[in-house]
Amino acid sequence: MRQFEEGTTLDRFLLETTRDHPDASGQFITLFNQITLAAKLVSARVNRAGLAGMFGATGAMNIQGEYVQKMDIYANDTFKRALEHAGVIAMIVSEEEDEIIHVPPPFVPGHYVFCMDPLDGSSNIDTNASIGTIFCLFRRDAGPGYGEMTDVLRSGREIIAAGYIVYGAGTVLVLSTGLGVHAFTLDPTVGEFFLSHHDIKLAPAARTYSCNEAYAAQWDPALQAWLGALKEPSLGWSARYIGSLVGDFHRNLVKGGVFLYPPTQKARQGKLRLLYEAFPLAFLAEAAGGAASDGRGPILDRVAVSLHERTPLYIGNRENVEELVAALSRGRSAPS
Ligand code: AHM
Ligand code: MG
Repeated sequence: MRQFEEGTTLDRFLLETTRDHPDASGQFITLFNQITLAAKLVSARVNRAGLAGMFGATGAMNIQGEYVQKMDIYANDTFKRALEHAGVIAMIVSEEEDEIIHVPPPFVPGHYVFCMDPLDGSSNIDTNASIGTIFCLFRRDAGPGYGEMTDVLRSGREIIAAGYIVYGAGTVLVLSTGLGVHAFTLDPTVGEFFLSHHDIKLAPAARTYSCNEAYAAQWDPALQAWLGALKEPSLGWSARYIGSLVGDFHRNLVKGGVFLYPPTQKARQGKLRLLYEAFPLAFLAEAAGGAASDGRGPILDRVAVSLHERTPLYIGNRENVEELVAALSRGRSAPS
C-alpha cells in the first residue's frame, strides 16, 4: 500500500491511489469530488441547523414508518443534486426514497450505483450528537439504458468502495476502496478534506460494546448470556452507545469496540438496512481487519433481495464478533 503523510488532501490521495487501479476511470475521482461537495454543504447546514430552522421533524413519515427530519430531506436532496448530473452515476438508492433514483435524461448514466443513507442518526440532530452520511458503490455492468434492479440487488462482495461522513465535533470522511481504511478531516476554514488517519486498523479484540441495552430482554437468550458474562468486573468491559450507527461505528473504528443491533420484537429482522447501512460499514470493518455478521454469516456474503431490507448487525473487532456469533450459534443448537 502506498504511504501518505498526514495533511495529504483527499484529491491528491485519490489521484495517487487510483493509479494503482489499472481499470480506474476518471469517473471515480469526479464522483468523489461530487461526494465531498455534498458533504461540505451538509456539514455547513448541520453546523447551522439551530439557526437555519433545520431542527426537528417535517411531520411526514418515510416508507419505513419513521418520522422524517428536515435535515434528512436536505441531505437527500443535496447528495442527489450533486451526483445525478455529473455523468458518473447510473442509479442511486436512498433511505429517503421508495424507489431507485435514475439519472434523469438527457444526462448520460455513468458507471456507478450509489447506495446511501443521506443522514443516519438524524433523530439526534436536535441534541448536537454525531450524525452522518453512509454510502457504498457498485460498478454497473455495462449495458444499454439507465440501469435495472439487478444492478442494485447484488452481493456485498461486489462493492468496490464504501465510506461515511460523520458530522460531529468535526466533519470526518472515512473511506475504503478495499485497500485499507483512511480518514480525512474537513478544515472548514479552507473547505478541504485532509488525511488525518492513514490505514486505520481494528485490533483483534476490544472491550467496549455498543448497543441499545434497553431491548436486551427481547434478544436471543444466548446473546443475553454473552452480555451478562462480560459484565464480570475483572474483565474490564465498558459500554458506549450514542444511538447513531455512524457515530457509534466511528468511535469503535478509532478506539475499538463491537456494535450490535439484534432483532427485537418490533424489528424482527433487525432495524438497520442492508444496502446502505450494514453493507458499507461491513466493507470498512473488513478492510480494517475487523468483521461484520448478521448472526449467521458475514454481512458481505449476503445478496440484497430488496432495496430497503433490514438485517441484524454485529460489527467491530474480529474476535469479539466471532465470539458473539459463536454464542448465537450455540444458542440455536441447544435443545429447547
Ligand atoms: P435512521 O437511519 O433512521 O437514523 O435509523 C437508524 C438509527 C441508527 O443510526 C442507530 O444505530 C439506530 O437507529 C438506533 O436505534 P435505537 O433508537 O432503537 O437504539
Ligand atoms: Mg440510518
